[in-house]
Amino acid sequence: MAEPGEAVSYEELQLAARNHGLPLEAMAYDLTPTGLHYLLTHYDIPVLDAAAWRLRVGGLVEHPLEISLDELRSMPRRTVTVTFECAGNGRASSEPRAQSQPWLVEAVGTAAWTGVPLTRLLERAGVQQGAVDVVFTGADHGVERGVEQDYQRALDVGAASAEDVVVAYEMNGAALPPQHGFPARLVVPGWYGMAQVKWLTGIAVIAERFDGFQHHAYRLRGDADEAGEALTRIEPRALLVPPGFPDFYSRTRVLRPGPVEVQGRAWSGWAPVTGVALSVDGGTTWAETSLDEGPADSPHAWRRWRARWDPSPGEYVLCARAHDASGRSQPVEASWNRGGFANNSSQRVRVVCLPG
Ligand SMILES: Nc1nc2c(c(=O)[nH]1)N[C@H]1C(S)=C(S)[C@@H](COP(=O)(O)O)O[C@H]1N2
Ligand SMILES: [Mo]
Repeated sequence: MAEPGEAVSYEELQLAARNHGLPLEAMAYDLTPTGLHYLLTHYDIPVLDAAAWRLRVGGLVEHPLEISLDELRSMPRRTVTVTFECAGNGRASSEPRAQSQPWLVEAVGTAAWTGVPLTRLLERAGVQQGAVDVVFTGADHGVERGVEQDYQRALDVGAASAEDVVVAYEMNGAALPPQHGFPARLVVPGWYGMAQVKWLTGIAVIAERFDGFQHHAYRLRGDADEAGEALTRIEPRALLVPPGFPDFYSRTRVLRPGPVEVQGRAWSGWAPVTGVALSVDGGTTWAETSLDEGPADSPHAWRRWRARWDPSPGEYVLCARAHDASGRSQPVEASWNRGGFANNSSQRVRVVCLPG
């Protein structure tokens, strides 16, 4: 944990330089151009040979499988349009700050992922009685807080059987790039990023709850020795495309007086977003914005929102808040937890409107 007011460390900078965020102006695109999608990799990006790669499906199944990339590509495919967000998004603004990847608000992106529904693979393998969890193993390997490991996450059998969970081999219509999981990754719509296992090599059905490192790490805790609550689905969040043009160093926004359309995106992993409110006075007063339809059949893709604003010369702080059909609503100030996870406090964008 950083001391209150402590500067970002060399180690945090090292992580930030590897794991880039979405440039917020790229929220203009419904589908994030692949190179602009945020990126988070715990260890190294593995270099994998497509011809030698196999996906092994085993454990508590009738027929263990070993599937090549060609075979995966020959199976019935499905495309899902999904907004991913890292569970650590917002961490750098939580106080005191957990020392890890120091995201501000930009650990988000939306892509069309094409692959084979996981449930088809599980049907082919034949899940046996007594199955509890399905464990996904990535080809990447590292050591984290003293524990050497392959990156692994699990879903319970119910969540793993949802029709929209896919083993994806394409992103936005092209083969996955190395950094996003080539040759295949798991896509679990609505869940935070840690569930989206990249460089997938193994799927194992087990008869107990999986207890791997990444399940201990991704929990909401007030104290280090608390059991805490597992992170699963994405809390609602709205972001605005910073209006006007930026000051290079501070990134304060500069505008000329007169009407502008302020716009952004909003998403939630729990239920469709039902509204976004905008404040131009740092959260004192709010007005509802207008919300576009999301892409058809994609309840887990972000939606665009828009509002007219007619600023006069002066200084402003713009904030946005989303609420969703499950009754969840984004707080101005989210409650604190040790990992700096799920910090969906509303974004604050400083704007200077010049004299006319
Ligand atoms: N194998 C593997 N999968 C992984 C990770 C990883 O380090 N290794 N990082 C996870 C985390 S924390 C996030 S936020 C997402 C990021 O996906 P992206 O880099 O494709 O945007 O991948 C997840 N899947
Ligand atoms: Mo993440």
